[in-house]
Amino acid sequence: MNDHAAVKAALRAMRIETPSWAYGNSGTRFKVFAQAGVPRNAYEKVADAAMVHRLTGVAPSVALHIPWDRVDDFADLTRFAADQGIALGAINPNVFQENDYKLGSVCNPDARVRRKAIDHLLECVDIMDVTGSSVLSLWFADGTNYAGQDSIAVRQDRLADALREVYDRLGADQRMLVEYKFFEPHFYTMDVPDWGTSFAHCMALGDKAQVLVDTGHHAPGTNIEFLVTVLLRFGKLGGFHFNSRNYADDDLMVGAADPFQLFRIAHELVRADVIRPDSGVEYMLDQCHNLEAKVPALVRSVLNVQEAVAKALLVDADALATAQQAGDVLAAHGVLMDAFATDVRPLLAELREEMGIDPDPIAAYHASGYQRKIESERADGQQAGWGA
Ligand code: LRH
Ligand code: MN
Ligand code: MN
Repeated sequence: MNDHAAVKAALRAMRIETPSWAYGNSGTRFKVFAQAGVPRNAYEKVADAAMVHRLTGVAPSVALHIPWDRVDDFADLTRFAADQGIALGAINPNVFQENDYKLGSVCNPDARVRRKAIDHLLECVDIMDVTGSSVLSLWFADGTNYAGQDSIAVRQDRLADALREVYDRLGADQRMLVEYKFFEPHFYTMDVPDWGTSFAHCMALGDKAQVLVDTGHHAPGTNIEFLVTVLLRFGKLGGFHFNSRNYADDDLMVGAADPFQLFRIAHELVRADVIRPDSGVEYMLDQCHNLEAKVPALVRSVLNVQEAVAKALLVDADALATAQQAGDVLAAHGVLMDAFATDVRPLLAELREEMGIDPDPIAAYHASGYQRKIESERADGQQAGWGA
């Protein structure tokens, strides 16, 4: 797409969801460095997410993690979000942080624990009914550490049964996205280790079950744009948790470790025309800002996604198709590299001016006084929920 107006229109329409937990304190298993001004409750996380939206214009929803973001009245939180100019997005159940879940949640050998986990998932669908969220975002920490510890096959049966029960509870406009992760917290098997396992369960369930690709959840060297393309082909790409990794599930800012990989993924998304907000592919961030300030880090992350997508939108599709058809390897590769090498920052600055927002959202944040305000108003901010 070389028409700059069309590129800008696509970028203007794109939606990127930020995660509530990225606004809270986080760290590693060694230390959580608490930051001044971090939110003390779900309302303050929503307020920070609204600030990211005001600065970027393309982040109009925030994902919640339950029970980290449990409130007495979700209708009230929904209204509060709307007043702030954003919506509540994906609901992420948490079936990994209680002692009962030591041997797993929905795959646990103990039927009582499986029931408890499924009841929590169902409760999260009840919450979706109130918040108007359309996405239930499932990630299971289930797995085993030693060969023979539990039956791999029986655990798959338990997983299928649990997913089916929750799937059947979904409303007409609700979907479940099934996230996978190749290791951690378990080191021998994970019950949903890869996109193939997630894909197989989602295929068996039906149209309302799709795969969630967390970019940090793959073995080194995995070709993520390839699996994204295959999932798209079957209508099973439900969305992303964007972040960066160098080593494991690092949860660094998206586009920081490997901007070229992000561009390659974006190229497949543009090719499949799923950047549109009604495409059914959800663009969500899943990150932890351990060292850097949270709000500007989330702004930076949104900009990184926009830059990758802008470059992908600039790929000369006709020239690419011609070179591919001619078998001209170097020319085809060159078309992609030309787009990747383009400095899209002026185009994005222009777009922001057209949208009536500051062309430099990070500078605008620093000039806004918001950081000073939250630091003076909020004492003893909340930890994101894990990492103590
Ligand atoms: C697991 C994960 C999953 C959780 C989030 C906090 O590593 O990516 O999405 O919900 O982190
Ligand atoms: Mn994730
Ligand atoms: Mn993760």
